[in-house]
Amino acid sequence: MISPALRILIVDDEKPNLVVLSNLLKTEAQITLASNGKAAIEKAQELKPDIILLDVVMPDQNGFEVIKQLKACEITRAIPVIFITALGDVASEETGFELGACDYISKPFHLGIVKARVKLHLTIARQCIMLEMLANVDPLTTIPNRRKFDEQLEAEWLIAQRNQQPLVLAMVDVDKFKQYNDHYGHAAGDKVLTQVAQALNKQLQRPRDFVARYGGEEFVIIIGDSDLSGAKAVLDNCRQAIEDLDIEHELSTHNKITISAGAIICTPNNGVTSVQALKQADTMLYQAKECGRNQVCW
Ligand code: GH3
Ligand code: MG
Ligand code: MG
Ligand code: MG
Repeated sequence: MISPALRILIVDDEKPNLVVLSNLLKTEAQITLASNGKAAIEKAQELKPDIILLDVVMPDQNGFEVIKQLKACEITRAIPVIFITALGDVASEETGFELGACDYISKPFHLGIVKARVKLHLTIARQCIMLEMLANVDPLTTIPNRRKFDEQLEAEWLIAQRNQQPLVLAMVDVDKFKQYNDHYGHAAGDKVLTQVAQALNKQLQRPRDFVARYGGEEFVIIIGDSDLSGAKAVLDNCRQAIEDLDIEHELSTHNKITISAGAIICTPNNGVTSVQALKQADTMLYQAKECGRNQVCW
């Protein structure tokens, strides 16, 4: 898999330093520049770079103040920061690490050493991205896996509880999929799962919509910011989108691949857990199957 170009934000109040560093590193990553602390924080939040190279001595806000703000903000907290500074004394270096820097380079810097150290941190950043993908993405369908779903559900549950807003959960299951595998082969079955996942994903594009592969031929959906009629429309569009894939399935009632879904809407309160809510959605899924499949039961 080709990983996208990583991005480095270089922050320095002296233009010649920005020029030298960006020329040095432009073959390694996409470069963005900032010449003061305020611009650095804004660009870090906007671009979420993979590494920040941060000067310490700057007018207005110095680098130590900048890193404090970066570490205090949810969006920028995890971005590795490398200080590159004229403050070469041990106490300053110690302060830099204490504030959360991952490396500390003193000026005047040696170009070869800066490049080698930045490359090392880019390698680590790439490995982190890969690790996160392996942990959270289902390799067959490329949508989030169950592990990511559990995490997302917990986060959405807390938001809904805090705002006393309803949350929609749906369990989705491909109809008569065992017969599909038996009749058309496991490889064809795998292809169907991928198509179903992508079609569901396409229907669930709003910021707080979420779909994951729950396991086997089951998917799970969270709709985080919707009312009942809106969510009903979204889930029926999902069901219709799978029917519209028009994948032949001779042994199914509708002669094509369809899905059934069980859905619930609930406002989290202290009496009900997300596990119970999911169980209820699963009960509704069972009803959808009982009632003839290719439908959403609420
Ligand atoms: P129902 O309509 O009641 O859901 O019937 P079903 O046949 O879909 O239900 P069942 O749970 O009996 O079968 C699920 C099948 O899904 C069985 C299993 O072989 C298949 N399956 C699970 N994971 C995968 C996979 O990764 N790839 C393929 N090709 N098949 C899978
Ligand atoms: Mg400076
Ligand atoms: Mg099943
Ligand atoms: Mg099934």
